[in-house]
Amino acid sequence: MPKPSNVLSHPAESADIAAFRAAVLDKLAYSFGKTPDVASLNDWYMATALALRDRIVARWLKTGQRPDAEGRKRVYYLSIEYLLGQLLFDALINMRLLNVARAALADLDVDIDQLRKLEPDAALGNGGLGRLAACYMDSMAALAVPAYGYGIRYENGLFVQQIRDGWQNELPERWLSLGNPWEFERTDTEYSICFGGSVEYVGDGHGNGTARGLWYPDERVLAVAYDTPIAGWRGRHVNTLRLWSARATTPVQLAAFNEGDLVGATAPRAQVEAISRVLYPSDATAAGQELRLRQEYFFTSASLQDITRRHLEQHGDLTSLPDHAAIQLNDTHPAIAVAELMRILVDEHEHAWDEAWRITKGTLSYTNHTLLPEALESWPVPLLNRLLPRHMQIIYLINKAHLDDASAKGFVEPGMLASISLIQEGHEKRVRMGHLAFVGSHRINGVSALHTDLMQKTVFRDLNRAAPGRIVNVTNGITFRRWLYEANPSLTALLVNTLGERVLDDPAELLRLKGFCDDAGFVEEYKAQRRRNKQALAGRIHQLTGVRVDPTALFDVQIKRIHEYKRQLLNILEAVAVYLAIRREPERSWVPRVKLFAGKAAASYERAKLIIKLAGDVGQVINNDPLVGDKLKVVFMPNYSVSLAQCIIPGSDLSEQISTAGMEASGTGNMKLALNGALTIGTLDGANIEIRNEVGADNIFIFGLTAEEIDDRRRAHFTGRQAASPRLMEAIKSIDDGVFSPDQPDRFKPIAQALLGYDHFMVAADFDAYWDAQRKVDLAFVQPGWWRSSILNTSRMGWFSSDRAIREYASEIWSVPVVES
Ligand code: 26Q
Repeated sequence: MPKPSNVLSHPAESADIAAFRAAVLDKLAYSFGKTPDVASLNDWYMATALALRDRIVARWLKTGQRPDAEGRKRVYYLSIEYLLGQLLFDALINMRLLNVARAALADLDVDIDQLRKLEPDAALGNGGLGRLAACYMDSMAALAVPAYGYGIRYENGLFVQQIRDGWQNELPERWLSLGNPWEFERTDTEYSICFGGSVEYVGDGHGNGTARGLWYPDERVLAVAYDTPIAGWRGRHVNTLRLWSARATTPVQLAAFNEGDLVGATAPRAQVEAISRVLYPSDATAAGQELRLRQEYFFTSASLQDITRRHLEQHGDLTSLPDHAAIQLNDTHPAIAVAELMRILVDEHEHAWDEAWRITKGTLSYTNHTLLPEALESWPVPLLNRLLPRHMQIIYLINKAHLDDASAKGFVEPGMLASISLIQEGHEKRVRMGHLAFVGSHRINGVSALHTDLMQKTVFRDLNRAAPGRIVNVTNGITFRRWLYEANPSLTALLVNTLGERVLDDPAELLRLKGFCDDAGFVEEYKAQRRRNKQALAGRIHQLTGVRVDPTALFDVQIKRIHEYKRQLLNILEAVAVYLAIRREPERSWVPRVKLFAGKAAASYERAKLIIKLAGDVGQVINNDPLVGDKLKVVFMPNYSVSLAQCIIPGSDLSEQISTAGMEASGTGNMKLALNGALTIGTLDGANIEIRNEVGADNIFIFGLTAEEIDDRRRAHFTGRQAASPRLMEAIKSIDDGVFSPDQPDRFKPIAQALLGYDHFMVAADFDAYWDAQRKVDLAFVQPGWWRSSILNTSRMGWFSSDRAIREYASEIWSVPVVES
C-alpha cells in the first residue's frame, strides 16, 4: 500500500521539489534575513507558509481576473465567527503540494510535521456556527463560487482553556504573536464606521416618514481590511476571506499629548480599537453588552460599504445589486445589515424607500442556528437609539410597513401583530434581531430538517403565516478535505486504494464501499487504520492528562462546547452508574471503555464549569480505583480546538450526540465522527435524524424521548424524582454524598438536586433509555458486525459533504452557478 501522504498530493517530481526548496530558502533569506543554519523552527514555518502562499496568490490573481469574473454574481458570507484552525496542511492538501513540501523540507533537514505542530489555530469562533463558516469557505472555493467571507480580525481568538485542579481557567489567546503569514493587510481598503450623534431629515419622503436622513455621528472608527486567500480543492479557484480590524481615526488625542500626558493621550485610541480586540466567548447565550453591538455593526457596515462600492464601480448604480450579489447572514449577528443597507440606499444613494426595500430583500438571506430562547438576540431600543439613531428610525419604518402589510392581509388580531412585530414590548422595548433578519430577507433557512420544521412551528410560526414560503431547509455539511483527508490520512489512503482517486472528488463514490464491508482483507485494513489512530490518540491523552489508557478499549467520545442541553451530565451519570456496577461485580467480563470529554464552557456559565469539574473528579476516583483498572477510564482533555478535534475524531469508536431532543439545531461533530467510522449513540435531534436515515437504523444507536414527547413532559411539569429508576437514584446519590468530592462533599449537591427537581433538560427522563442503549453498544463492540457498521457509516456519509450544502445554497437561495467536480 502506498504511504498515506502519497494519495494526498501528486507524486513529487524532483524538479517540483527543487523549485519549492529554492522558494523556501528565498523566503528565509529575503523575508526574514536568515540563513538555514540560524533559522528557528518558526522561521522555517513562516518561510514555508510564504512560499506556499505565493503559489496560492498566483491562482488568486488569475481567478479574480477571469474574463467572466467581473459580471458573475458573487456570494458574500457575513459571519462574526470563523473557526478556521490551522491553515498550512489544509492549503498544502488543497494545492496538492503536501509531498512536494515534505520532500523539499526534508532535503533541508526540516521535518514538516514539526512545523505543523508550531502553527497556532486561527480560533476566531466559538463552536459549530464558526466552524460551519470555515467549512463553507472551503466548499465555495472548491465549487468555484466567487465568494467573499467577511468577519472580524480578532486579536485574541477564543480563550485558551487551562484545567487546574479540575476547574476551567480562561487564559488569553495570542494567535498573532509570532506573525500571521497568510494575511495581507490592505491599508488602501478602509472604511469609516460611525456611531452616535443625531439625524436630520431632508424632504418629506411622500409624507410617510421615508425621507432621506442625514446622520451626524459623534464617533468614527476605521475598519481596515486584512485578506486571507482561501484555496479550493485542487487549487482550481481561490476566494478571499476579508477580516476587519478597528483603527482609531486619529492616533493620539493631540490636546492631551501636547500637555505631556503621553499615556492618557493614547487611551481613547485603545478604547476605539477594542472593537476588534477579542471574540465574545459565549456560544448559546446572547451577551447583550454594548461592545458586542459595536462589533456587529462594525463588521456589517464595513462589509456592506465594501460590497456596494464594488458594485457601483462595476455597474454604476445599486438598482441591479440583487442580480450581482447574494449576501448570506450567518445568524442574527449581522442582522443590522437590513437597516444598514436601507440607510446606504436611501440616505447615501437617494433611492426611493420602496425601491430600496426591493433591493435589500432581493439581496439578503438569513440562516438561523438556534431556537434556544436565551440565544435569540434582541437589543434594547434605548441602546440602539443612542448608538445607531438612524438605524433605529429605519427599523421603526420597516416595522410599520411590515405590520400594515400584515393587517392588509387580514392579520389584525393584536396578539398576532404583537408576535410578528420587530419590537418586543415590555418595560424595556427591544428590537428582535431574528425578526428583523426574517423580514429583510428573501430566504430564511434552518440547518437540519427537524430544526427547520421546529422553526416553522415555534419562533417564526406567526411570521411564516404572514409571509409564507420563505423558509427553506439546508442541512449542514462538513468539508471532507479537512475532516477526512487532512485529519485521517490513513483512512483516506485506504479509500483511495480501494475505490480509486475519484473518491476524493465525488463522495458518492464512497457508497461502493458496501461491496467491501464483508471483504476480510479490506476489513482488516480498515481496523488497522483505526488501531493506529487510537494509538496516536492514546499518546495524546497521556501527554495532556497524564492518564494511560488501553488503546484496544472502546473509545467513547463527547467533544463539543459544554452546555446543559448537550447533556455531558447524562454521559457522566452513566459513567458513575457503570463504575458502581463494576465495583459490585468486578469479576464480570466488562467491555473496556475510555470515556473521553473535551470542550470549553463560557466563562460566565457557572453550571457548565461545575460539570467540567465533575467530569474531572469522577475521573480521579474511577481512574485511580484498582478494582476498576482498564475496565473504565474517564478523561477530560483540556483546551478543545479544531486541531485537537482532528486528532480525536479519527481515533473514536463511539460518538456521543445526546442532546435533549429539539435543542441541537443540527450538530456537525456528529457528521465528522460518523464519516470517520465512529458509530453514533444519539437522540432524535438535529442532523442525527438525517444521519440515521442515511446510515440505516441498524448502524446507529438511537434512544430517548422525541422532541414532541419532551414538549408534553415539560407541559406536565415532570420532575426528575418521578422519572428516576433505582440505578439512576444510586448514581445521583453517590454524587450528592460526595463520593467524587471527598475534599468538599457538598460540591456537586446543586447538580444532584437539580436532577431530581424540574428537569428542564430531561436528563433523568432519558437516563434508563441511554443506559440500555449503552449496553447494546457494549455487546455490539465485540462482534464483527461492529466493523461492518463502522464501514457502512463511512460509506454512507457522503451526503453530509459541505459541497452538497453549498450546492443547495447556490441553487435555492443565491441563484449562482457552481462548477461540477
Ligand atoms: C450572541 C450574542 C452575543 C454573544 C454571543 C452570541 C452567540 C455567539 C455564537 C450566539 C450563538 C453562537 C453560536 C451558535 C452556534 O454555534 N450554533 C450551532 O450552530 C451549528 C451550525 O449550524 C449547529 O450545528 C449547532 O447545532 C448549533 O448549536
